[in-house]
Amino acid sequence: MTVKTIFDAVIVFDEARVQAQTQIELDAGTDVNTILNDGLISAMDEVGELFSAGDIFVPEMLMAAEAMKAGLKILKPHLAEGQSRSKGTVIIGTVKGDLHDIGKNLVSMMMEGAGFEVIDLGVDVAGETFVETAAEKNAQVIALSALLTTTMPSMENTIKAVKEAGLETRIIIGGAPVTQVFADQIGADGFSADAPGAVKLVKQLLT
Ligand code: B12
Repeated sequence: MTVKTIFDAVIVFDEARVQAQTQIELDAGTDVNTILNDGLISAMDEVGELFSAGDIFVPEMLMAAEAMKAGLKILKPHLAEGQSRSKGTVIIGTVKGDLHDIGKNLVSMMMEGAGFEVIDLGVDVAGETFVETAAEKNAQVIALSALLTTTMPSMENTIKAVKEAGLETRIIIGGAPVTQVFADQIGADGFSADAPGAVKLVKQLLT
């Protein structure tokens, strides 16, 4: 794996090295998705496993996240897909009670790159905030992210709030514990396991 140096740098929380190696791989012509998936994302999977095993704790997880973000910053301009402007408005956020934002940011970046106007509400976002913003901005899609099994019910509550408000905004969901089965159960319009899939999904929903 040529991107092993990036993987290793995330694992030891070396932000500067992640940044430098990401740039080196880009300059060498390594595929952006290889850097993203085999370097940055798989390192975070490893970090999750180390956390589950009790080998590292929250501060270390946070430092790894910061190191990953440093790499994402370098990749951002290269994740753009096509140049056509505003294909629709997407409101994105991590649901109430959940502070994880790396995956959500990645989805947001790729949506922007694909030409959607993205309004990012950040983390720990209440259902009412999604409803108010979607109504105000006349958004076509709301994208909800959750990384904790304990915050998945916030997705269902948000969907209920959107429907009760009578909005026709489509709702898509994602995040590591989320599945297509769960999406069907709570009445979401779509689910994707990754950021490129999220872009495809929104394109499908809007045609
Ligand atoms: C980094 C991290 C943190 C960081 C977050 C920093 C940040 N700014 O995001 C910090 C240290 C703050 C943290 C805190 C906690 N965490 Co944490 N964390 C992680 C870790 C290691 C990586 C997550 C990540 O960024 N992955 C990389 C991104 C790129 O992947 P992703 O988020 O899944 O996103 C992709 C897809 O899911 C999808 N996607 C994501 N969102 C969306 C949205 C839409 C609409 C679509 C279509 C697709 C989509 O596309 C993305 C890109 O392809 C995971 C382990 C893991 N491997 O998931 C644990 C993990 C999620 N955390 C966990 C836990 C327990 C916690 C804490 C409760 C720990 C504690 N005791 O305090 C707290 C909770 C804080 C809170 N209230 O949210 C558990 C959750 C277990 C569970 N069953 O719920 C995990 C699984 C670790 C573990 N193995 O136990 N965490």
